Amino acid sequence: MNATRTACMAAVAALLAGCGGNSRTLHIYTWSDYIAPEVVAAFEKAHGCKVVVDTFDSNETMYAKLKAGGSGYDIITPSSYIVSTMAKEGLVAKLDHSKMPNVKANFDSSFANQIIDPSFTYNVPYAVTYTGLMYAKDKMPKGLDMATWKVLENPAFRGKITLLDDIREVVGAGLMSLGYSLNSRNPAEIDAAVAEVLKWKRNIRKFDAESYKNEVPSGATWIGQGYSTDTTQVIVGDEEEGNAPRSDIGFALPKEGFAIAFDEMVVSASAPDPDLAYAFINFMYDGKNAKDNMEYIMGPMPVKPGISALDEEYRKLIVLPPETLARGQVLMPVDDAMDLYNKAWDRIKATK
Ligand code: N2P
Repeated sequence: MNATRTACMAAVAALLAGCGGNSRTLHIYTWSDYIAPEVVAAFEKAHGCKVVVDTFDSNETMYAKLKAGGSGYDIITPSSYIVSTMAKEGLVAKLDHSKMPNVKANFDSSFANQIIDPSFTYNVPYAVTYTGLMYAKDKMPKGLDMATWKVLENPAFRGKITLLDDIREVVGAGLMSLGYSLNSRNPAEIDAAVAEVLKWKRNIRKFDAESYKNEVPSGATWIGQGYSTDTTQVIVGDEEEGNAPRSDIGFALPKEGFAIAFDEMVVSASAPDPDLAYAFINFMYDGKNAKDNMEYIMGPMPVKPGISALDEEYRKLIVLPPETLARGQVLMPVDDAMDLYNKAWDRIKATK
């Protein structure tokens, strides 16, 4: 075979592997405001393909949709606690690490203690969020300590609080408020957590995992149980979107404990384009792409060259100091005890 012909065939092969033409599309199913549009655009450009991002607002919503057969997704980003359940049920594929060498090369092992499955059999850690309280500083009584779940029962906040519409986060906050483990499987502790959340309930305007991000800044509510990433995005603002920085918004991580949720990249067992999914995971583990993505989502990705490339100003906002991190608890699977959580949730929702 002559050299021109070999080069030509190599080009065709590269085109096929790298999604040439406009026919390939990567379907991502993830949380809202959890991936930088510029990084998505860079991936589309690098691979000559299209990316479609759909969002979910809780692991349970995502899981129910997949169980009902609604997929067509390539990449999904569940929190790590639910990955083993998804794997058991055949919803996610065993990963082929030879197709994403950046992962093992660039994983930052300082995150190892926040990771549930370091074998990365079904999952590659994407980013981590810390759950706390987003609040409007000027609405808070002077001197009130915000770093406690107990503020949620303060009668001054009647109708002014939202909690996440999320079983593990809400029952978990009740558990931690009482000094129990976020991952308790003890029925008596879970009952006590329900009673704790019901003490808060008269102050609760609604359970919603996304609206606090607009409602606390607009003044419609004053406190929202919320994610570190979304809250930091609001505090820092976004010039391109015309959102000014909001120094009047605070974020507190309760001293009794807060949830650390690692979200993972998994490849759907029915992924239409698994090779493109691998290319995407590999792309997100590139230092520059991870840095750009972190500076948008405002949460850490365990990608070492990305973390080291963060501007100092961003690093302070994104990477928690070890003494704060030490108060956090990693959301873990509770296996069969999930049934207790589902029942607890029904009671919380049904009680006026
Ligand atoms: C929502 C981010 C949610 C991440 N924007 C939950 N771990």
